[in-house]
Amino acid sequence: MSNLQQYSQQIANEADTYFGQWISSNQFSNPNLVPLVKESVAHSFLGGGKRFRPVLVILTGEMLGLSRQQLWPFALAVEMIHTYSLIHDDLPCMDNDDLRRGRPTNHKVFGEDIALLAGDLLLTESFGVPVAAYGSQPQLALELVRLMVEAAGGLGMVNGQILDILAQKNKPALAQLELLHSQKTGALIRLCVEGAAVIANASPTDRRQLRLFGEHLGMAFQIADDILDHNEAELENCSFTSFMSVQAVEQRLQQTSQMAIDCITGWGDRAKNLKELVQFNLNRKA
Ligand code: GRG
Repeated sequence: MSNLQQYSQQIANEADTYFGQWISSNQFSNPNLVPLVKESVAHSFLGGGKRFRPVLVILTGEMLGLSRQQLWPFALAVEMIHTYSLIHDDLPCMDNDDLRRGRPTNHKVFGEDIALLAGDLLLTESFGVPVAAYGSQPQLALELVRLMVEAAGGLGMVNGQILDILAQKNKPALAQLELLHSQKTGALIRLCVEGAAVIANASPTDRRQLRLFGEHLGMAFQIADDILDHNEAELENCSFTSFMSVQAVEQRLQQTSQMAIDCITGWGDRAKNLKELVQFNLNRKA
C-alpha cells in the first residue's frame, strides 16, 4: 500500500466514524422518524464504499490549508448525494441490480417504496447539512448549496442519468457520451473539489483552476470505471470501450489524468496528494 493509500484509508475510516455519529444524531435521533427508514438509510450510507468523494474533499481542503473539522460537514453532504444516487440507480425502474458492494441492494432488503424514500431523504437532508454547519457564514452556506444543486440537478447527475437511460436504447455520439459522463459522474467529483475551494475562500482564479481539475478527474474516474467494467465483460452502449479499443481508452485515461495534474501544478508540493490520487485512479482495481 502506498503512503497515499494508507492516508486515504485513514480519512475513509474517519469519514465512517463521522457519518456514523451523524446518523445517530440530528433528525435521525428523533423518535418520530420511522426506524425502518433509518435502517434503510444506514444500510446504504454505512455499508462500505471507497469514500472516494469524502477523501477528495479532505485532500483538496488540506492542500488549501483547511482542517478536517472545517471540511467534514461538506464531505458528509456530498456522500449523502452519492448514496442517494446509488440507491435510486439500483431500483428495478433503473438498473434493477440485486447487489451493490457485494451486499443486497437497498430495495432488495427494504422494498422499493422504502428504498426510494430513503434516497429521497438522503438527497433532501443533504442540503440541510451545509446550512446547519456553515450557517454562521451565510454566503458560504448559500454558495455550497448552489453548487450542490448544480451538481445533482437538471444540468448535473439527474440529466446524466436521463442521457444514460436514453443511451441504452440508442447508441449516442461520442460527444453526447462525454456530456453524459461529465454530468452523471463528473459533476459530483467536481463538486468535491470546488466546494473545498469555496470553504477555503480561494481566489476566483484558483477556484476556476480547481473546478477544471475536478472536471478532468471526474472524467478520468469514469474512464477508469469503463475499463474495469470492460475487463469484467460488462459491455454497455454508454461505455468508452464501445467506441474505441481498450488501448485507445487507456490512452485517453492517461491524457485526461495529465490534464487534471496540469491544473494543479501551481500548488507545487502541496498538490502532492492530489496528484497521487490522480495517479492512483489510473491503476485502480475497484
Ligand atoms: C439516480 C439521479 C441518479 C443518478 C445515478 C452515480 C449514478 C447516477 C449511478 C451509479 C452507476 C455507476 C456505475 C456510475 C459510474 C461510476 C460511479 C459513480 C461509480 C460508483 O461510485 P464509487 O465507485 O462507489 O465511488 P462506492 O461504492 O465506492 O461508493
